[in-house]
Amino acid sequence: MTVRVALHDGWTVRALDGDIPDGMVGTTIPATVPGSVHLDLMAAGLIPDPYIGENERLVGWIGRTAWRYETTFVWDDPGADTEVDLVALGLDTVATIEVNATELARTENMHRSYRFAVRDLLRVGENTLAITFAAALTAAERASEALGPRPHVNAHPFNAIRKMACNFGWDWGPELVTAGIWRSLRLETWREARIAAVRPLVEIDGTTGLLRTHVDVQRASDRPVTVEVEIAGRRTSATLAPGESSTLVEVAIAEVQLWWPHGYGDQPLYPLTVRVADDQWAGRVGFRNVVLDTAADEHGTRFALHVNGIPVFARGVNWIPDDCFPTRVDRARYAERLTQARDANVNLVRIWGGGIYESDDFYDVCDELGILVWQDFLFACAAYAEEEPLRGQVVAEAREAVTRLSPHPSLALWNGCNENVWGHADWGWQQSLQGRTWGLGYYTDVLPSIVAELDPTRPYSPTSPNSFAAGRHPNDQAHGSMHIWDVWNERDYTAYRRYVPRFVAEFGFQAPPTWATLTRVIDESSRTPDSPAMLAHQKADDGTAKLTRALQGHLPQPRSFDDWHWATSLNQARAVAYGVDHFRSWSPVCMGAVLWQLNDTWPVTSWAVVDGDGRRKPVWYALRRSFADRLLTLQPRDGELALVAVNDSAEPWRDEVTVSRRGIDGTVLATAMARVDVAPRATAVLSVPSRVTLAGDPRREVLVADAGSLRAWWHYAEDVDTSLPDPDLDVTVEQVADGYRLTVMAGALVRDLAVLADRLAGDAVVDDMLATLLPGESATFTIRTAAVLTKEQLTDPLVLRSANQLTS
Ligand code: BMA
Repeated sequence: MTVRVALHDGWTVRALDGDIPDGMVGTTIPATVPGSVHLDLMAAGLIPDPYIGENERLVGWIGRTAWRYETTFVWDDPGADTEVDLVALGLDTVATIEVNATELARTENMHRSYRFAVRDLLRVGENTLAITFAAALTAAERASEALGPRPHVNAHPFNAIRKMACNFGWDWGPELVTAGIWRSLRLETWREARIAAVRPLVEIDGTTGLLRTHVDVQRASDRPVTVEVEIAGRRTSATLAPGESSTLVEVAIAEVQLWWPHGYGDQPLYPLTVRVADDQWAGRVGFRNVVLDTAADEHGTRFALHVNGIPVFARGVNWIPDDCFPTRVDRARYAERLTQARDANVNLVRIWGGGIYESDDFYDVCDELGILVWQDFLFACAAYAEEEPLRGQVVAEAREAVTRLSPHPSLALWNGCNENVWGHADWGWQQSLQGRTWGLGYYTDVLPSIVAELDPTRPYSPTSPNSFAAGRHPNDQAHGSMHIWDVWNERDYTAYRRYVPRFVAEFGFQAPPTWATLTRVIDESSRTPDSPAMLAHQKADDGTAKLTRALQGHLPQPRSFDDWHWATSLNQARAVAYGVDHFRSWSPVCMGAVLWQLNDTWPVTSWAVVDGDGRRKPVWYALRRSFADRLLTLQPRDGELALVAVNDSAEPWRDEVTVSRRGIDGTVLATAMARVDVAPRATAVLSVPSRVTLAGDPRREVLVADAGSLRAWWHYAEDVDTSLPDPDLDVTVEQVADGYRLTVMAGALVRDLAVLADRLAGDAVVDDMLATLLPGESATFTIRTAAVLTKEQLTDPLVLRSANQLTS
């Protein structure tokens, strides 16, 4: 039997040398494995929580300090015919491993695992194990000097070391340079043979699923070895002759059930077991086929994922690590976050290259939820040396990641890097590089060769954005994928309409975290937009000024911090809806809108739709509506207003639609009727007569299109240019099983009505938000909370919010 024994107990950690504060010298504390030195220091009460207030700057010394982890374990020799390996699934990062005071190995890559034969170093009875981590920030600087400095965003040369890049600080992330044994560590004892790698690759042939399971075996003897693969109640085997270390076992499954992204079909998963000697590997596979269509067409160059032959419009979000300390992210947290994505009608998550290859739990949950995964290789916003020792590390980690993730049907695309080809073209790198390598060989040669060799069933794209032709600007909207960042950095969100991209892989707009999250980390005296504590939680270049500027032309400048918080949150929601509605209205010319970003690593003002404490910001509700299967939207087309019906569902959409121009008092001024008749996965553009669309008094009129339960609005004037009426709300509050139900009737036009229940109770979650109502219409909000709340609290003007409050 292969026996795996975790070595997670009895660890201590201490600072060895570096910039250590006085009280810390010589202090040894208990260490959690898997874990991180920051978490151990917090648990020991030696550092404050760096997520609170300005504490981040108090712990900067940790990245400039070397850390020594030590433990002991008892070992019994199970017999001289056994092999004994020390297996480290994740060491962060520059580590020296000693067993019984003898150096075993040095490692320098957080993104891969390591395995060492240790039998010769072990003794029966007690053994010592020590892992010393060099100061990572100092190590990165030294590596950068040794490789030759290369351009990168942000303060530190994260590009010289194979460690989670955003650890060194990002435009949404604190600088918390971690160290520690961040994934499982164990002793493995085996005889004769063990499974070294399993790559189950699927193909579909008509109604038959072909499973080709590639198995690599490590052998300790020449005795023939049988490799057995079991799926769907069938066992198939192959025998390895002496000297052979890999084989391929093929199984065909007739009438196979296909795996689909949600909204397209089910997610059947087939348990798969591989047995070699007395070792066993267990996983699940799903049968589906994925293709990336990058053919030229009359608009330029496509970028469209096809699953089982069906083009899928990517309703996507970008994913960053869910915590600066990734060991805190367990399966339940992945499930919660990814369910929040799916509940917002997201069908694709892009794992961004400045983070990590997530644990198998992430991809398991995506397999189950039917969320496609676009996986970046871990290169972001920097030039990377292509020479040793970095090159060997890159190859090893990429081979391991492609192999480990190969079983997951959710994994749909490998992408070489984030923005590095764009950076080379536009960000002034060429001068500073002076001819040095910058990573292109990884993206165009090394990585695609690894994907082609180990997993040819997955499409590969070299970079994002990418225009698929040398000499063409990588961010050309007519070709391939693009990132839209002039909106937010320089331009108003209305500039989204300047673009008709083929696939937008990044675009986004900032807002603060929800009130409950913000007030957990920012004390009362610091609640102004530019207090030092608020600025410590705003990492974007000039972010606070951009947030304020973004209100211009839309909403009045806020009069209080509460209004600033609400106005900027609302503006984010409107900006994102504006962009998504526009991009989807251009489907199928545009085949994806991947919002920057789903989540946060900590509580911070950022582009996230779910904040650092896991609470959904108002933008989440806007995204859910804009990403719904069916979208009804009014859009400018050829100088007029048109009604666009996007039907991204499997059923035809047939409805009567009424378009009416109304006074803001509700009076109908002009009406037209039309029929919506849109095929499945299609978009229809309907013209609306100008007698209906042309407003007499833009400040006092709105255009409303109703089709069944869906409604599209067109506001001729921005709120800042009108005076929205006092909405004259009539509210009924009922107690329900686990909270309250508010029914709110509008006496006058009300825009973006919301119940900010988290202001009353941290656990409160409201089911809907941002309702715009005509006079006489009502909306219902259900709030789940364990707190006891009164009607007075629930109707407090800081809780029951609307845009009207900001303009009056
Ligand atoms: C893109 C991303 C990230 C960044 C984001 C917001 O460049 O790839 O690097 O956080 O924009 O600026």
